[in-house]
Amino acid sequence: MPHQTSTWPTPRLSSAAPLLASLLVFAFIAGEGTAQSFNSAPPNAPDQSPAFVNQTRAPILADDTALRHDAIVEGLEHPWGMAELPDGSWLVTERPGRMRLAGTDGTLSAPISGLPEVDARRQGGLLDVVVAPDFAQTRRVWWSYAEPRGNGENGTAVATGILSPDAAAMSDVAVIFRQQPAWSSTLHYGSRLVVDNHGALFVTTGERSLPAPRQLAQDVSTHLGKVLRIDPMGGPAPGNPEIAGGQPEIWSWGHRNIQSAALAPDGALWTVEHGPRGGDELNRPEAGRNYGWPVITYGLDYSGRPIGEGLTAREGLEQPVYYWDPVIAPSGMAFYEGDLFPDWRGSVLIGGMGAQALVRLELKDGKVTGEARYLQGIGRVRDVAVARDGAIMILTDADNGALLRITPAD
Ligand SMILES: [Ca+2]
Repeated sequence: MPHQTSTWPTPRLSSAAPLLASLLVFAFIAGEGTAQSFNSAPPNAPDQSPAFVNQTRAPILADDTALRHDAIVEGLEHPWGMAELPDGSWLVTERPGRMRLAGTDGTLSAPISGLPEVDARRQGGLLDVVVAPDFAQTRRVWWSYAEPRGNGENGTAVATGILSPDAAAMSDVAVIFRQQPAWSSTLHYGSRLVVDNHGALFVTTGERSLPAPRQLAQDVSTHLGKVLRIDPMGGPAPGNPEIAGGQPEIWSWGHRNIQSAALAPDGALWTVEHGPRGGDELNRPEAGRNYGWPVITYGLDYSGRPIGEGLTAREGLEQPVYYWDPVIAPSGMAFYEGDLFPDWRGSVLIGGMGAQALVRLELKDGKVTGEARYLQGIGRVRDVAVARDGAIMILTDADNGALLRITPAD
């Protein structure tokens, strides 16, 4: 049976006042908590101004919803992605290169055989996983990973396979996408996978972080720093935008490192990308649009210097829907439409690794109207999903990471 995480380690609290800290520790040990205060730290780029009201630091939501969290599985080594199967169990990836099945009874399978080799240095390894909408019939799975390409180079790749009936092996494995060019970097791979309502597969990438490939986020002849939309068996998806000189898989470009992506209830893709210091951003990427990196951005380089010319806006380049300064270090994302938290319907939930929290943004007419954070101190939240029954599932990124189930405390 799932058990309450009453023995979870004491959270590390960086800036909270002692009284608040003691309250948080109490809430944490009890496995419960409500929305918590944040944004007490000053912005990193105080001279930058948002382009519109509530583009950053939207009002903090008053929310007394009390949360309960239960560990379904612990002892996962840097889990990265998860996908629910029809029986309520979860496929979970571990960054060193393993995929396992976590049962609702708390069991964890041996690593599933048949997956290709990954380059698991630093940010690389086995990354996201999704299952086909008709998985119950086809047992088809897709996953993304850092693929070794020789000479220390690597690139984000997507593979697909058929999960055996006993979930022990992946068969008919085929690599259906390889990001080009490969690069000698161990940073900024993206890569979330989202099946859209037309059966196409969105793949988000990163720009590999180093000064030279960073510029390729603006180069549509490459796959670096892009949202891609591919056919689930390989090749560009039908209906992609026509981009002069562009790779046919490209949906949008000018992105830095997208580790959060989800479909909104209306079927539109939303993403959150890691920005520079003070520039994590939420976007609703539209076909054929340029989202600016590294020509425009909020925030500063991690060296403290401006990015490029220090611009936050330019004609023809899209503004983010929202940005965070200080950053949350986002990973994982899901829109909430479930039954267990009816007041949260229409909100988007985002994992905060740096923020060590579950972030909720309230949305209205495509804009953010408020922000709340929960479970602060729970650990680096690497992925967020909504289970079929409306529970919220999170993965914590750690040597001893966990799959947690979040439900109302009442
Ligand atoms: Ca941008």
